[in-house]
Amino acid sequence: MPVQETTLVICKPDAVARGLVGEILGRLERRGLVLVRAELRSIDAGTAAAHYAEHEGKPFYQGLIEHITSGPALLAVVGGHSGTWRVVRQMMGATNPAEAAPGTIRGDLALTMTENLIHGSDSAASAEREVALFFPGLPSAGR
Ligand code: IDP
Ligand code: MG
Repeated sequence: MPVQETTLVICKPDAVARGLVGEILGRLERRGLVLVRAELRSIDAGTAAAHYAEHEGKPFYQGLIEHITSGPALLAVVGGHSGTWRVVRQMMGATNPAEAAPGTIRGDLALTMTENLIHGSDSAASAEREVALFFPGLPSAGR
């Protein structure tokens, strides 16, 4: 099935440090999503600030930026048939792992808000913006 829609996934530095990148990407692949692009990269402060601009000024912002820039992260563009960002969000589980359902990535593998393993775009517009931020020049799927 051709990739019609892509979304950005970040296996955060805690996922890389814990050796859970294969587990996380494996879950997405077994679901039927495909890897369009993947790169292990340390996210610089400027890119982190642009990525998380919506959270600037919130109490957890500084800790969030510190964590996401703390070491290598696995950046992935993940593709699917349609509604791809929503499928990934469902598989991630709630932001707070303590409230994430069993069977989700956070619900099975994480315990704390900061170290919750994975980022996934939260809308089609966010997906487009975030893929372009981390992989400029990558053609958008389905267009
Ligand atoms: P999301 O990752 O599920 O989309 P967002 O609300 O976009 O959640 O928040 C971005 C990230 O900021 C979360 O994944 C989490 O790591 C962190 N975060 C969000 N809210 C809190 C909080 O109340 N305390 C600590 N960290 C938080
Ligand atoms: Mg978010």
